[in-house]
Amino acid sequence: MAASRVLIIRLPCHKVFPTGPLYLLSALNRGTPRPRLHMLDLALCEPAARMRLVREGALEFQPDAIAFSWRDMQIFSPQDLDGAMRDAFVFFHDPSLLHKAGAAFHGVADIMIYKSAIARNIGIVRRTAALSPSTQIALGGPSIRIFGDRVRARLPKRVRVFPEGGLETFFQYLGIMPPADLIEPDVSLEDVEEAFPQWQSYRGEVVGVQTKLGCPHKCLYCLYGFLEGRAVRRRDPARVLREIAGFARRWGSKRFWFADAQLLSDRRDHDHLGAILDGIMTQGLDLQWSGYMRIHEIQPALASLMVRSGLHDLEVSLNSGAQPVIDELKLGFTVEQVIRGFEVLKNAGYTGRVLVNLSLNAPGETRETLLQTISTVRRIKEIFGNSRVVPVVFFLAIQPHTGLETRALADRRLRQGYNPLSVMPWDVLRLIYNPPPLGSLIGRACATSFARGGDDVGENVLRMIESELQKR
Ligand code: B12
Ligand code: SF4
Repeated sequence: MAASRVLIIRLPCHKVFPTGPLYLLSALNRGTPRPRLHMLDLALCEPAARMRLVREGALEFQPDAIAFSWRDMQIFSPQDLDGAMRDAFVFFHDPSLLHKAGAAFHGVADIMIYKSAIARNIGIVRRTAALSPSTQIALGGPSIRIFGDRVRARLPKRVRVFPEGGLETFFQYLGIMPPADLIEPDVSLEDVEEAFPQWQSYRGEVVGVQTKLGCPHKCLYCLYGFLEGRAVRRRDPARVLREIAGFARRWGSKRFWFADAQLLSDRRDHDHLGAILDGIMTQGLDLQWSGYMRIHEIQPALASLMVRSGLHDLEVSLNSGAQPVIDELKLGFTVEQVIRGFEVLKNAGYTGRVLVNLSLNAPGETRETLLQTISTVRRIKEIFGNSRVVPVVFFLAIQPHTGLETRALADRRLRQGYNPLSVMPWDVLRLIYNPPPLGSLIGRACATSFARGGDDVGENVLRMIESELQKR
């Protein structure tokens, strides 16, 4: 029998726009027969209130199916803005005992938070299943796509875990026919407001909109191709635009993040994004937008459209300013092409910040490539001006289903059967790619700048590495 009342519960995570649960809700809203829908977002309530909210929601709505959506699971981030990573680096690399002690103290707190976050989400699903013995219970979302097999054993058998990409099997499980064009969420904000009374909390927040699925590239460290597929499936630009205009006009949303794995994966994406941005201009929508972008093939006309339609805080994953490392990572562009892309954007009148993501000590890194990266960052600063270019220091995190994982297993850096969800600092450090011989030099520079804090952490890391390398 088809499920006629579906409750969607977004499991707790830091508050970020619930694009996934909202698209899921919108897809179900177009199913046949059309179920009644209700959505709860546990990212929005106090920890103590979560189970009460779930209990009340289930009691009042009386669902015959509950769909849990789990966004973030491995939440440590190998970048200088992440507190846990800072603590781990200070603990292992800082020469000061006082700093080490402080980091150890914070580190224990980090471990407790991470460990309990996974246990907490599993606990919510278990307890809900116990509360609703005759309700179908499903669990999905990006984290489940990556780590679903690891949590399955910790859940009651009747909880159906959905690690697969598409939503077809989920519709089958509910006994509902999916809409033919499943790639299009066709978000109806009127229906969203009715099913999701907490929507008001996202007024004024950055709204996530996905314009397509998939990325054809195979960058060594990236799992987005695994998550979304390598074949790119683009949405109809007119329908993307309708969605953006809806948020802008009905909710007053002014800031958007294009939640694509990669906004400009190839030339066809340039036309696709261009059509959406053109629509934003034609409709006179005054907004800011950003997203993950490769800019090495960008042409002046698209750059101009991007700037005029509200490009804000450009974030470019350059990873390295040295060609040998870029090639080792299989990024498929050259440093010179990226520099040209920056110049095109500058000439198009871009006046915002440029966040340059750098993965230090990636495979192929040497003393020379580090110095080349530092000099490339200087070239970018010459283009945009010193204060507008922010180097953000990342390390590569070894994630499941990536070339980097395969390599780390072959190099015995990781053991077969390792636990990617371990939060112990020594495991976290193993998953962060920072091998010898440069690991300790870079680790020390990071530890010292992390401990010093401030807004220019990335800048300081580069400065310290440069001065150390020049001493030798
Ligand atoms: C865009 C993005 C961001 C943007 C979000 C911008 C915004 N305002 O929306 C930014 C840059 C802010 C961001 C931040 C972070 N992100 Co992020 N992000 C992504 C990305 C690229 C797309 C997510 C998205 O919105 N997709 C579009 C929606 C429509 O898809 P979806 O959520 O997958 O939902 C679909 C399906 O999963 C399914 N579904 C959802 N729920 C359910 C439930 C059931 C039962 C079923 C059957 C199906 C289902 O239906 C939906 C429609 O098809 C993904 C990687 C990826 N390619 O998926 C990482 C990803 C989700 N992020 C991740 C992480 C970890 C983070 C951070 C925690 C990183 C950090 N340490 O700082 C932060 C913090 C997030 C927060 N909670 O505050 C991880 C999560 C998994 C993990 N490793 O634990 C991912 C998968 C990336 C990765 N490298 O692993 N992120
Ligand atoms: S890093 Fe970007 S371009 Fe490379 S595979 Fe991942 S999403 Fe695609």
